[in-house]
Amino acid sequence: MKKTSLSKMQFLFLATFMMWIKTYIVYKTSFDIKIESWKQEFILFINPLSFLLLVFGMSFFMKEKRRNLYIIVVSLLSSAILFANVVFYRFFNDFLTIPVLFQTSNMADLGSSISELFKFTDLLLFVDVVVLLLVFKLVPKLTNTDSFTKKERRVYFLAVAAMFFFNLGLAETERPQLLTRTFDREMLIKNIGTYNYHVYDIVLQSKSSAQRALADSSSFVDIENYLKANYKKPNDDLFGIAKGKNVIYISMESTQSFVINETIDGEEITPFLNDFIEESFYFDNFYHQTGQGKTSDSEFLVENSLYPLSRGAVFFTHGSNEYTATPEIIKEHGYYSSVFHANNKSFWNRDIMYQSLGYDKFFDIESYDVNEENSIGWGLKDIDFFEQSIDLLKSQPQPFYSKFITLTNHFPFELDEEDKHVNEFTSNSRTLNRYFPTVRYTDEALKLFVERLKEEGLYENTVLVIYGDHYGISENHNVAMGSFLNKEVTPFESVQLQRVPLIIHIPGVTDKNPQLISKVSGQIDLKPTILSLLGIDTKNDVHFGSDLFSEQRLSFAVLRDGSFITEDYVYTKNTCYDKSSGLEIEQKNCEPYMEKAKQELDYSDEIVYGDLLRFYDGTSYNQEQTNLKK
Ligand code: GP9
Ligand code: MN
Repeated sequence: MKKTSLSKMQFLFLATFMMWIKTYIVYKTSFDIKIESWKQEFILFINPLSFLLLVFGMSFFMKEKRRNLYIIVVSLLSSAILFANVVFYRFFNDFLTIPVLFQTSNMADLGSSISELFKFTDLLLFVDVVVLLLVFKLVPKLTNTDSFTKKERRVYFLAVAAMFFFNLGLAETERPQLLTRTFDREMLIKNIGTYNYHVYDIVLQSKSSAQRALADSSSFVDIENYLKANYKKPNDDLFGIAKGKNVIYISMESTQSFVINETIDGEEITPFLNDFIEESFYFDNFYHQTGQGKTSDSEFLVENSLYPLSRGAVFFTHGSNEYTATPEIIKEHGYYSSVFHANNKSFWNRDIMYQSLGYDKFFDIESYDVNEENSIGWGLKDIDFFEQSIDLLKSQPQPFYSKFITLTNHFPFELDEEDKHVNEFTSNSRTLNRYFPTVRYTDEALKLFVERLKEEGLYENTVLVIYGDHYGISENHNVAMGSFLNKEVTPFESVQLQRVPLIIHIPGVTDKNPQLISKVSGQIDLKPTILSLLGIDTKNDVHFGSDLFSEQRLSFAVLRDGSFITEDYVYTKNTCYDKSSGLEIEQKNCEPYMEKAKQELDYSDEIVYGDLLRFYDGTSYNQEQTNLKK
């Protein structure tokens, strides 16, 4: 292009240049993007360019006067997107996706976390917009608004397209099938950049809406065959052993297995659970399988035995689907179902989703007396929560199926001095340091709750299922975690850290015969397990997990990012590890399970995206296809 063409674009280039460099600085300072070579670093560096040149270039089609204003507005919007990503990443250790953007109620409810998450330096993200405004006002020679010729536009957009394909081409040499394998957001950001990634995300989102529209009952045939082939017969001795008993689930916020039977400064972190395990079935190789939906994803897994989604929270994106969740199934067996959780009913879209899951009642924040004294962090303290729940619990018809969701052990792990029963850890991670006293506090709350159940005469007639919802300490704290565990946190160890406790207490059974069960399992297995204990046949139920007590059960769990764990191997980040040594081994060892892991996630996603359970009458998919709902 001629010099004059370029001089007409000075303002655009200035805006692009500042956004570009700023984005790269954000990549390097706010995100934890692993770079393994100079080529990867180069791709990361150039990846914001094509998108920025494209959107700023749209100004060529604006009226001369509006052109620079448009550039300023786009710059502001892009900065806002970047800002949202930075804050989101700080909290979730993940990149923003369109579905979570619509979770404004969640964002508003982040409450006390917001002040922790917002840093004064974040304001720097808007400096270039201010610079643009100043230039716009004060330096007219940079804001030339002469119109462009057709040829100039054509050359410009061709150059932008060339830039994009150069970027994508380079990325594809690094990562073949980049755009078809979508579960790793970091890989996408690293290769096509944060802006292109958002466009890609929007396209995917529209695709999933279309998927529902296009799905029909025939989509179910392959899935049906797969599920039928993978069905595991329940254990004869345990089937129906808890028939007619109440069930209480307790979802322990952010509780990972590494705290169990562990001490800090010589004090047990979970003294109650450690004792309780001695009269229960305890699963020490039980994994959470959640994605971005965190607690809500764990609920989804536990109630449906389906996988949550790789993007967004399924509670939000598919809250109105048809499901055959446990509450719905046990209703037919005379159970009353409820959830106890002292948070706003709209958080994670629970009010809508609980209806879809078939819950009779949700005791949300409105059912509790929450005030300054009895709150910390995210709300009502666990001890007060359980204490106030007792009367509500007693008011229910029996048998009941009730879920309690704790809250105190939530990031940023705040706790009043008088509630601290163990010391903080000492490391460079304030998050990890504070984690131990809050875990210890929840343990105390559980102890008091069990005592109260005994006093009220509910304990002897109730199965207690206590499990951790998801990790509490993200990979951002690997160094500090390594110093606590006394070993380096490799990708292999990171997977092992995704274990959460699972404790099942059946009165009259586990107190006499407690067991430590080390088979690999995950949250997806709870639905068929609990139904079997209650004597409810799951042969015709759509579920991806399998009864934890079944003798035919495989040692196997797939995590939502596609990592998987077997009896002998761990597969994560395209690498196969030997479980006993934690060392990298040849890929071929993991190969037999790779297809199964992918298949599971794909089929489950297909059910969710296509809303396929709407075609299923809940009784007979194992028989014939003709039994599918019309
Ligand atoms: C919110 C609580 C915590 O109600 O369940 O949610 P999380 O952030 O852990 O998903
Ligand atoms: Mn949680």
